[in-house]
Amino acid sequence: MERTFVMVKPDGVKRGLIGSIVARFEHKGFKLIQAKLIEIDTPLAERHYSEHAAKPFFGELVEFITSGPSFAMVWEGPGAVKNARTLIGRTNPTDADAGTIRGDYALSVESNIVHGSDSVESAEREIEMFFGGQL
Ligand code: IDP
Repeated sequence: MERTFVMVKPDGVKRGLIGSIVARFEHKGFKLIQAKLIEIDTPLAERHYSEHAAKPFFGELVEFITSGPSFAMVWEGPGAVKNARTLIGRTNPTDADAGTIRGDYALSVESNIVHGSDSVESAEREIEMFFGGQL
C-alpha cells in the first residue's frame, strides 16, 4: 500500500489547524501511520527543500519552515501521494480550489500551511528523512 509524507507547516501549527487538517485526511479514508511535532533545524530544512536551493525565495523558505514547530505525518492509502496532493490543493492558495486545504485555509504562497510529497520517490525520501528507521 502506498504511503505519503504530509506536514502541517509552522503557520498552520500556530493557527491551530493541526486537528482540522488531520480530520480531512481521516475523513478521506487515509490511515495514519506516524505523526510527531518537530522543530526543523536549518540543515534539515535545506535538505528537505534542496530542489529549491537556487530559487530566489530559498532563504525565506528555510527561515519560514524553521520558525516554529511543524507537525509531520505519514499517511497510507491507495494512490496516497496523488490523493493527498488533491486534498491539499495547488501550491499557490490563490489558484487552489475551494474545498482543498490550501483553498480553504490559506491566502499566500509563502504561508500555504501544509506540505505533501510530490511523487512516490519524494515520499520515500521524505519519510526516511523525517522518520528514518521508525517505519
Ligand atoms: P508544493 O509545496 O506544492 O510541492 P513547491 O513548488 O515544491 O510546492 O514549493 C515548495 C514550497 O515553497 C511551497 O509550498 C511554498 O511554501 C514555497 N514557495 C513556492 N513558490 C514560492 C514563491 O514563489 N515564493 C515564496 N515561496 C514559495
